[in-house]
Amino acid sequence: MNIGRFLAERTRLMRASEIRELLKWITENVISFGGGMPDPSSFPAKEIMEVTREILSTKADKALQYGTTNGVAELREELVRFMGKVGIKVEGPEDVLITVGSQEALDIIGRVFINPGDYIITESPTYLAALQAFRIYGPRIIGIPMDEEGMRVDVLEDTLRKLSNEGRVKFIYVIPTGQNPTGITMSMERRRALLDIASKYDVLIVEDDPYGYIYFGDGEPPSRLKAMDSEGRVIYLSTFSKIAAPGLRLGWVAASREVIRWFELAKQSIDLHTSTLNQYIAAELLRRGIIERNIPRIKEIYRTKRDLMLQALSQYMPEGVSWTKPSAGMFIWLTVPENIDTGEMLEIAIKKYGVAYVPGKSFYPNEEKRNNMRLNFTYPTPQEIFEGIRRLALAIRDYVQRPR
Ligand code: PMP
Ligand code: G9A
Repeated sequence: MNIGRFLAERTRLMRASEIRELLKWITENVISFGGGMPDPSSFPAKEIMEVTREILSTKADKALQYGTTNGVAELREELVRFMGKVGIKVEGPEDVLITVGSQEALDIIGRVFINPGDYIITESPTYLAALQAFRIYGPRIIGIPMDEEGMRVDVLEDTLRKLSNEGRVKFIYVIPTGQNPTGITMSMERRRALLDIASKYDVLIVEDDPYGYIYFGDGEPPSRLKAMDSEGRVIYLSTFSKIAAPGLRLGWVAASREVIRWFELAKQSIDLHTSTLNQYIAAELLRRGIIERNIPRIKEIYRTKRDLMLQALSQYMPEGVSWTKPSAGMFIWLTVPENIDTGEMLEIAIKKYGVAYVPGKSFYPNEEKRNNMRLNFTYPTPQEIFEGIRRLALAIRDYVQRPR
């Protein structure tokens, strides 16, 4: 039976995530710097067990029942408080929507805002699963280069100026803190400029913030864009995946009431609502301060692992290789000489040296660069970090010297 002739046009725009595909390749003997998985020791498993038992013995009638699409009220109220502590002021729980991870929010954003042919703007490189989600809706995606301060706002402004006669730019998608894949945190100056430019050219900003709460640099991270947004222009996404556990599949959106209403409509047809039981669990984790008490521990684990990877990179990498030094997030972005295609090199790395990474190409909206790779430092153990980087350096040398 040939299914191809039954498929909808839009399936042509559906592409597998390289991160998810890579997960299938990983065997016991391979050290993986691929998937962005948290360190399992950061999960508050015992607390989740206790909280779950209590919820099921006291409010199983609600926790196991269907719920409203926007989410459990207790959780949205807790989130208003939680975000308030980092300066994000929303009017109330009506401005919050609970999603199945922030990945669902990315898809909802595509559904609600993108017509085929619309322009959207992202950092370049950017989170590949965001590109994957948006692409289904047929936008023209313009990537703006980054430097160590984040998105180049001068290039952004030039781009918006040029596009202003051409068609509608719907939104600018940014991951300002501990960006995926580069680990870069956008400076305060750039954040202010980004808000000004978005206002001047009247475009929305989507601020994806999975990593802001576990910023492990010195002091506090620069202010959230949402905390500086006086116009209701910023749509803010975050998630429990990095501050509690990704298996809960819980994320949230904070935005103006009108945006939330549209998102709610989109979500109704996708899944009716997010798991009620998991929402009650998260509300209780927040209410009891479990998440906030766990955050310093997560920061410490990630800071230590980042330092180890940086140390291993300095020790083993050959000349001509450079990398970022993140203060947040889960990734180091490695740049190798331009004659190396990291996509092509992956096979040698996995099969001959037993080490995996995500090739950089898929993080670029136009896939224009081949000489980067993303390295996750949160999941592997300290020993694996050292051994994996040693192997990676060997794979790079081997690839460069291969007979052609
Ligand atoms: N956005 C970014 C920038 C991410 O790094 C991730 C997870 N790697 C997500 C969204 C999706 O996370 P989740 O669906 O688990 O909330
Ligand atoms: O497992 C996933 O797909 C989530 C991880 C995201 C990432 O590696 O950036």
